[in-house]
Amino acid sequence: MPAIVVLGAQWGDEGKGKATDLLATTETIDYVVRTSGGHNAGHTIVVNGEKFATHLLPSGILTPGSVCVIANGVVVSPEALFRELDALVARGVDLAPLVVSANAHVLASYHATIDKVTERFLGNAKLGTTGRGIGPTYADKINRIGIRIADLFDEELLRQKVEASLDVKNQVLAKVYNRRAISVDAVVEELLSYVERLRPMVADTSLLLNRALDDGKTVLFEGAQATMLDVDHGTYPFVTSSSPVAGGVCTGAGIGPTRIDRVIGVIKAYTTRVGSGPFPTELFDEDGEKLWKVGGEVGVSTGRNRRCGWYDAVIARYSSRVNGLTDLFLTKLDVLSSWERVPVCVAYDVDGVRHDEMPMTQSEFERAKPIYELLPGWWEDISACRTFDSLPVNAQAYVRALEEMSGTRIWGVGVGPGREQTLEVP
Ligand code: 2SA
Ligand code: GDP
Ligand code: MG
Repeated sequence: MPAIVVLGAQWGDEGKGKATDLLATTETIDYVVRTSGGHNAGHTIVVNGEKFATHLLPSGILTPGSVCVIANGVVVSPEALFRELDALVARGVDLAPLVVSANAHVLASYHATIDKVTERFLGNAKLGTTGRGIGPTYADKINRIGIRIADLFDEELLRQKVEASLDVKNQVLAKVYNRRAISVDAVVEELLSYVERLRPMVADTSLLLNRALDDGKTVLFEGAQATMLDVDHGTYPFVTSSSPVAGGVCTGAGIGPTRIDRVIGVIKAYTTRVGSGPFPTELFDEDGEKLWKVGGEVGVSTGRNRRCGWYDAVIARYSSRVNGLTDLFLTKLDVLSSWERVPVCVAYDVDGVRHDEMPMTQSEFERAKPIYELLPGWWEDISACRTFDSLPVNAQAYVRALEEMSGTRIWGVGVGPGREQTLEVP
């Protein structure tokens, strides 16, 4: 399988880091590639009981033997990049080599400033962003006033681009937000301070990856955020500013769609969401509290509590369709032990009309009420199970029911955060 995509099938934090790490340790993966988002991501990997979190770096950074790539579709904060690398080195990690696209856009400190002041200005209408500056960096990219990694190596060009980028922003900051102007000199000076360390990492990653695929190498594209946070296919405007769906991998890496062999959607056995926006199966009772507590549902980058709810098969079907999923990897099944019955959302009621598929408009989705089917639960701790047959029969039936409802084969199941706490579904 030369080109494999691993992506989030819900609202993020499904366990993409674990799925990527698992593949990277069980198969020979030559390249692990990030194609969208930035250091808003938080991917957790637990190796021999030790917990690691990656943000901007691909999870493969912990697996020497693979080359890690930050491709053109990612927004790169050099400050966050080196902070993350240094923190892993300080923990004694033997880092995989890293290559960064010359065409990736630079996320500078002013992007984070604008992200935060905008959110504050919006008050109750805020999107609940991570405040990392992701949206403003992609906005500059689309407005054609962005700075690419390659621009850092030409001081004169860099200064012109920073000036152009800050021109309107400084007027808005002064007139709308009553804030002091951001200094062009300070920004240029900061960005130049990363240049020498960055230089040896920078390459044409589209060429690199296409050649690797030509040579029969295995390339794993590690998704960040998720389908329901996609700027086109997610719950707009409560989305991130990139395209975390399978199609985004092609533009984000500079490879053609015909090169992709397998698309794995990572999906939790229930649902979580962090930040604002509609969430039909969200729970506000002790069941939600229990999922949050047992699942340890806290944001890996910002420490925010995640909202929790039951599994939503409408979303699973939608994700399968939008991404052309070949398989699902179902995580956190262990969290569901100890419910008499486990509700699963099979359709929505919108203004008295049943919707088996995602409603066409966001206004309808905002009003969607879940229609539940109750599946029999199980009480046993399943975290030590390593084969599908060793799961309690009701847990097996839950997995099979989800597979049937979601319309995509479930390839693996996670029964704990550890690398080894996984079983294959026959
Ligand atoms: P942004 O910062 O512009 O991308 O925020 C826009 C929306 O996207 C959501 N978002 C996320 N949702 C889940 N997990 C994410 N990564 C971190 C994690 C989040 C954290 O792994 O836990 O630590 O809080 C992530 N990144 C972005 C965000 O909540 C907004 O709804
Ligand atoms: P990502 O952003 O999709 O990589 O996911 P996060 O790392 O943000 O959140 C997933 C959380 O679930 C992490 O704390 C993982 O260690 C944990 N996790 C992953 N798979 C499992 C599983 O099967 N069971 C349990 N209990 N935890 C898991
Ligand atoms: Mg996460």
